Amino acid sequence: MARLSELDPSVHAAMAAEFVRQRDELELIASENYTSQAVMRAMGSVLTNKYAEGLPGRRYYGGCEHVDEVERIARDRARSLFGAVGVNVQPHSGAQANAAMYLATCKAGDTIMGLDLTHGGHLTHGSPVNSSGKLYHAVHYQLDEQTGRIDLDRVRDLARKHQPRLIISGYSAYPRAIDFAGFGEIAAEVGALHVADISHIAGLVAAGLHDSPVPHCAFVTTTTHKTLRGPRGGLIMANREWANAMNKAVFPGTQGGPLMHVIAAKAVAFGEALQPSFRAYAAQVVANAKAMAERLVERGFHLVSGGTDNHLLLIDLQELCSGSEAEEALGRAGITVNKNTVPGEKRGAFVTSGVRIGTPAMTTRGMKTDHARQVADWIADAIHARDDAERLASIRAQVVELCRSLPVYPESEPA
Ligand code: DSN
Repeated sequence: MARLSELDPSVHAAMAAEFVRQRDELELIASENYTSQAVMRAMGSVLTNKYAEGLPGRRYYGGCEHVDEVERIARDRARSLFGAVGVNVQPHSGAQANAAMYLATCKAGDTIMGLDLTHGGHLTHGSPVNSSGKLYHAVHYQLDEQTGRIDLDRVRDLARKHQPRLIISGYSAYPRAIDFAGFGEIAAEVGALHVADISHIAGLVAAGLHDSPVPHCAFVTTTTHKTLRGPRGGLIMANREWANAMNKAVFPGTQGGPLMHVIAAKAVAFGEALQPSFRAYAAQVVANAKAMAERLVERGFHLVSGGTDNHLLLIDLQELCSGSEAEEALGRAGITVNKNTVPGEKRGAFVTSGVRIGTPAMTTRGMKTDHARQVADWIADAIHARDDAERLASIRAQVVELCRSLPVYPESEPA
């Protein structure tokens, strides 16, 4: 096949520029990662041409025998990774997995309970601007602002008061281990279903580095592209009681045709995550995050909860500067992060008082704890020198040099 650069130079030029950005800049967005070339190969395949509504062996279209096999492999591997009884690999994203979970479990107006968005929760956990907050009555627990941690006593009090249908654990910006068993007990006490959204930590759970929520939940939802290092997509799992309702809620409940090319890529990524090397990768992700956290604290930065147990950390910049100023300065230094609200946030969501930093992508390109400490120094230097263009350019030059020494992909251009 001719190269995309010849077939569509305009699209190719933008893609090539993105390739260079990913190659030469330090990717520290906690929810991003670099997939393997095998994952990308599966995605860019003829499977994008196939309609396959239904499940393997029970489709609404002919010609599904080969995609059936692909989906069976993906499901079997997901089961091996997470130990769930019901597995559906069709959700297009984490938000879609959550939408299906709500459809399976709730009626409009039911009460759902998750972590406050500004404390590290997710839009799909009942934010008023998301369908989960419009269709259901959402109440939110918050972190203890002194410790920056979840206080299960507060969660229990709120659950007793509101008697929710669902209690959601799992977060977008929480650096600490989650007591899924504790959430399960609270849910059982108030007659709620416990759902864990492990989008961020799925790779750590798969590697056995974080307790699994599966034994303590009716549903577990996740994305596949963060610590799990697969293609952009979703995955939903349910216990025996809810497995059937889960499948109906995905299709025809909330989605049409599954993205079979993405399911093939999920199968490949799950296969990679089953290898011993993935456990070593996930352990390095956590070690790098801890090393970075330690160095940032040494440099005088305040981290929400004081550190991390997982792949991310949250700097509370307090009065030093806003999250958006820090994000911009780091961007000029070749370091990509996202501004993030912090507990007790006083600025708006587009400005914020924090930055979230994650180690999954830098670890994929081979960085270890010495690199993590060096990166923490660059972050500290860049935030302090946020108005000094020359200093930011000099950090950027060092970042590019390090990134070029640890290339993500061997080729010089994508297609
Ligand atoms: N956007 C994802 C994140 O960055 O955490 C969550 O959906």
